[in-house]
Amino acid sequence: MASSTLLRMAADCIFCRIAAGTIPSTKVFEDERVLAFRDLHPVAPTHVLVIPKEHIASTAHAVETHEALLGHLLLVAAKVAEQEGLAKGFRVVTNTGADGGQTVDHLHLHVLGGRSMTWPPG
Ligand code: IU
Repeated sequence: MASSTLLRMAADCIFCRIAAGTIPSTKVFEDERVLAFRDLHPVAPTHVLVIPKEHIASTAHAVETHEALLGHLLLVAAKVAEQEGLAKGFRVVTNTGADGGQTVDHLHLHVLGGRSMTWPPG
């Protein structure tokens, strides 16, 4: 792994370890900037997490230089939904902070589909 990649990993971040491949995951998509893998505790028939390989703690921690990466994450979410056959629709969610329900402090998009979603979320 390149030292620049190592520098951008946060110590003790489980999603950094998944991105680096030191913790296994069920990958559904990967490129040089992002990884998409199946959530360990799915809440819908399709539940995939899309993460940047670079450590960004949450949406609230993203800065101007992340703009292209954030757009790429959303495009990958749509690509994953297509790959998963979610032609009837899907939901993309990013929980942010305690009130947002975030439990893992590494920015991630949930791609949820395969059932009809309700609104508002809990
Ligand atoms: P949240 O938005 O931060 O609450 O989402 C974290 C998700 O990460 C949640 O759906 C967990 O099931 C999922 N997850 C995982 O798939 N693998 C892990 O090792 C851990 C959490 I820790």
